Amino acid sequence: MAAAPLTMNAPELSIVVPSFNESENIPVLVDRLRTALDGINWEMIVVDDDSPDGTADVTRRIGATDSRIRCIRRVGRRGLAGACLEGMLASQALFAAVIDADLQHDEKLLAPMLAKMREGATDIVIGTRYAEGGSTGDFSSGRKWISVTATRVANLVLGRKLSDPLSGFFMLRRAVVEGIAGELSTHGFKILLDIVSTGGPSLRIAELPYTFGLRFQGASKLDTRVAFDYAGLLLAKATHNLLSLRFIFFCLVGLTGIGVHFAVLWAGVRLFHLEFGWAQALAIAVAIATNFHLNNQITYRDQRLTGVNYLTGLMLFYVISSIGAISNLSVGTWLFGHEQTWWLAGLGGAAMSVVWNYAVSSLMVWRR
Ligand SMILES: Nc1nc2c(ncn2[C@@H]2O[C@H](COP(=O)(O)OP(=O)(O)O)[C@@H](O)[C@H]2O)c(=O)[nH]1
Ligand SMILES: [Mg+2]
Repeated sequence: MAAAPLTMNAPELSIVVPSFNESENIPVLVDRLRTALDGINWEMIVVDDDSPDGTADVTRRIGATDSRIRCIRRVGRRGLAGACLEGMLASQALFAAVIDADLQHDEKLLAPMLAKMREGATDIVIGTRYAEGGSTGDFSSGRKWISVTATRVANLVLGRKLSDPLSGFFMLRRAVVEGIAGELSTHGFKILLDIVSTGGPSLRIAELPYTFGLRFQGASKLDTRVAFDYAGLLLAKATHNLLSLRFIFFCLVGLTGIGVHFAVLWAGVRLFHLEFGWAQALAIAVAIATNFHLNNQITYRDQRLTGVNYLTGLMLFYVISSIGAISNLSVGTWLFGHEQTWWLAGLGGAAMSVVWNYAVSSLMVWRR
């Protein structure tokens, strides 16, 4: 007699946990989830970017005796938004939640969130720090101000009023993400903002307040670069994804290059009394080097060059940028010959060299 096929229901709720160096926090989080989600058919998917502290191993060891606990180990990639997206796409539950590994989000909110989702009139429930009853805990006044301002700007771009669109703690009907997955950016860190803006005004959103806690163990990975990330994401959303995030970063870095150029030029001419030609050459050399460094830190931080590769990359970037400068000059001159508006010709030349530098350096300097 053939054995009857063994069937088991998929979990109702997948808890997606992005992680980087969180080995000490994962076991505590699992314990808390077991308590908080008692009576619910759940699973936990840790999405780890190959943390050197062995977060993936720690997770799998727990998973060996509790098959609800799984780990996706991503190699050669870094990025919070991409990790969250991959976790949600690996789920086959009706609902998915995203929660940080460091216990700053209150896991006791998950059950009320699920109850809200089960009512059926909501696509996304956001855990909010800013609504009545919520709090940012011990945020410094500076960080609070940044957070509130970033929230205001986000609402402008979204065209709807959410108290915490930058929250990293939310639950959604997984079909929502499945439908728009291809349009979401894997590069930034504000996945919720991206989902809400891409999903559009038909999304039904609810909010539940909680208090943002202290990180339990380990260190925060989000630093000043997130401001850059955020500006890029907003620009990409404001242009309806016409411009890729990477290209926007590249342009933002290029803009800072103009500042560097003029600062060095000014110092060369005014402070050190160099001849204009030398000061200009020095300014170009310094601006290209700082552009290279910033692009390596920000635009291509997921494939950052180090050691010898950094130096050869810099040399190559100098060559590419020189060709870019020549094309800038020739396109500008050609345009000026046709259309006698100096700033238009200048803009055309600059656009030409930015596109050239971007296209060629992403092929040759930061190739996969
Ligand atoms: N997979 C993955 N997780 C990340 C990455 N950066 C941060 N995280 C995780 O995202 C969550 C929030 O990051 P955290 O550094 O605590 O940010 P903060 O709370 O704003 O200081 C934590 O669980 C981190 O481990 C990343 O590049 N990849
Ligand atoms: Mg944190």
